[in-house]
Amino acid sequence: MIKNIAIIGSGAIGLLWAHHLKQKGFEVTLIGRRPQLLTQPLTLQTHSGQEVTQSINYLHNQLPSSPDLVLVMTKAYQIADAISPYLDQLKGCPIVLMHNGLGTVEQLSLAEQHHVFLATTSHGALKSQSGVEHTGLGQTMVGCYGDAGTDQVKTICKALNSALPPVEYVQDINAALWKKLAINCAINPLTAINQCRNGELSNTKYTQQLDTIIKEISYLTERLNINLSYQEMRETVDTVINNTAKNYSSMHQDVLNGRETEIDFINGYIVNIGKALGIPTPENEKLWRAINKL
Ligand code: KPL
Repeated sequence: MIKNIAIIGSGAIGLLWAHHLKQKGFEVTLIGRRPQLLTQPLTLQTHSGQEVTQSINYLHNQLPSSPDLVLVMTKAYQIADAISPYLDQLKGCPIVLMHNGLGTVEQLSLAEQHHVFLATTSHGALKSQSGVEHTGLGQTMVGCYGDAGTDQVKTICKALNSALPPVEYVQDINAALWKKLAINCAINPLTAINQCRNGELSNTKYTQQLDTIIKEISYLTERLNINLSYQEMRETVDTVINNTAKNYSSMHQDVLNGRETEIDFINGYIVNIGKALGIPTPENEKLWRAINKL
């Protein structure tokens, strides 16, 4: 049974899950890098506008003694540093990675005893002065990495679904992760470079560039036998642009605030996979370089 949940990463998504899980009666501990953080109660502004204030246990760079589940919700470029110190302690404990981009799990030195699951969510959340704001309702999908067990993933989904539904187990998590990757490859760098909201990308001046970004990704998915067509990715990008029209993407906000971006795990990941397969991805490469120059 899952009772004691540790969340590594106290960004917007980590706080969103911490609040919902705690409200459902789970014992939640947030683990972060800042010693002083979260000593005061945190407020969740729900999607319907209500405010819920709760105290959430916080540990500085340390896991609780025996968690039943660890959720890793840092930025992609922080994953390896955030989880590696605890890997010995976490043999046998389910670990769920949930972040934008791909390529992080390959950076971990995993042993047979590690049970790793990969997840993607489309909830929108923004950190606020007093806690976190749930800016967009979404859904979450979880799947197994390597030999991780399907019984265990179903138990995880049930626990997560009781707190912030819908959470669904998907057998083909790779296709779901690549679909989210395509969305981020298209929306994130363009909104960061053009300093605009997601909705601005529905302007026809971006149509051809969006087509090209997704076309390049579709050459890779086809070669890798990932069950995801150009059409499906392209349509999903348009849907997300419309559904999140008023939002600023995470990369737009990272660039604006002078923070490191996840570009190496988004368009950079596409470029690296393209190179390994001998498939050119010039538009993704152009965007990767442009963001890294900002
Ligand atoms: O995931 C996102 C992000 O901003 O990182 C999207 C879906 C593009 C929403 O803004």
